[in-house]
Amino acid sequence: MSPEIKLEDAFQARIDDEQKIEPKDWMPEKYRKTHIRQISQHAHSEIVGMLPEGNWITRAPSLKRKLGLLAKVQDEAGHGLYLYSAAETLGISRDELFDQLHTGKAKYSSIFNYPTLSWADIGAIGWLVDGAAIINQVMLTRTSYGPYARAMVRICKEESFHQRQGYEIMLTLCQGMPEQKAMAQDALNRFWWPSLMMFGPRDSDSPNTEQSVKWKIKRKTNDELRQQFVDITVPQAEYLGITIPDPDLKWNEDRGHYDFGEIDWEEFWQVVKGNGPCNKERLKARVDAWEEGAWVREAAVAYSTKIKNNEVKRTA
Ligand code: FAQ
Repeated sequence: MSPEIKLEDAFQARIDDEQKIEPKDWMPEKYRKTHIRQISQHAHSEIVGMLPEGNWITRAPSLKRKLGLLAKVQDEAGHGLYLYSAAETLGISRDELFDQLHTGKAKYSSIFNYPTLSWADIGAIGWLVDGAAIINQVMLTRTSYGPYARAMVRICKEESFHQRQGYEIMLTLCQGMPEQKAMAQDALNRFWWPSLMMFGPRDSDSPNTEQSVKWKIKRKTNDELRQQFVDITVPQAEYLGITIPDPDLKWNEDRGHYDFGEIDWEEFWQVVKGNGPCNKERLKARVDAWEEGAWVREAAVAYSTKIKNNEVKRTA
């Protein structure tokens, strides 16, 4: 048996034994690459995910709503930073990660390529998008790579606050005037299907799931998590008194789950490939922010060089 195969067997045995893999441990190259791909896609999603909501900070309907939204968007920046740090432990630099995003090589979640047209969209994003994110991320608190799993614990706590603030916005609108309830219904109509797409392609079309489940990167498959999301969310929509835009949605007594209609996979792949309603706008916003922030990075480097050369004293 070659030394490489022995190492791989020992690695799989550690995974099967529920041990966490840490940055300095030996790992198969594909395990490292899969994690860099997934964690960086996740980090980019948090950062790009600030844009649709950021659009509403100046237009939030009250001071309380503005504070809540500001805090949420800041949390997302923090999540991006923990995740970039976790990816860096796998031997890739932050500059490389940003370069992949800015040149369009890296993926980020399809959901953030849809526009936020009304205040109700902010409620729908918190309720549905953060709701979907939590279902996926609670699973990731038990992922096999230590730094990713630990980052997820804090992220999940914050995401659950995000989900509640979104649901509470929806509840307020649904208990308000008919026009407000109609706004909530319209937001649900537009965000329902893209939220289901967040879980990724069907298991039968998912090239990464089988290996990722074996390595316990993923503990559940895309379809299992999507079903869990539908089952949790339908009663929440019923409580709000609004209708999920799916004529095929119905409780299946035998399965003990809701059946639901077919996702428009053509739309999903178009958005993933860069042809969604806001892909170009989102990427441009990130590239502009990077270029406009160049002077801050240069000033920080110049200052740290001066400190190293004892030309200035560090200030608190
Ligand atoms: N969008 O073989 P699979 C959030 C790609 S965070 C775009 O099934 P995998 C917080 C996939 O990368 C939301 N691309 O892949 C927040 C793969 O690409 P490849 C982000 C997608 O990795 C809330 C290819 O398709 N969460 O929302 C999508 O095993 C509110 C084949 O797919 C995470 O990133 C998609 N929806 O499973 C922030 C969680 N789905 O191989 C602001 C971590 C799939 O061609 C506001 N990620 N692809 O390079 C994961 O759990 C997994 O990566 C999945 C996909 C489940 C997303």
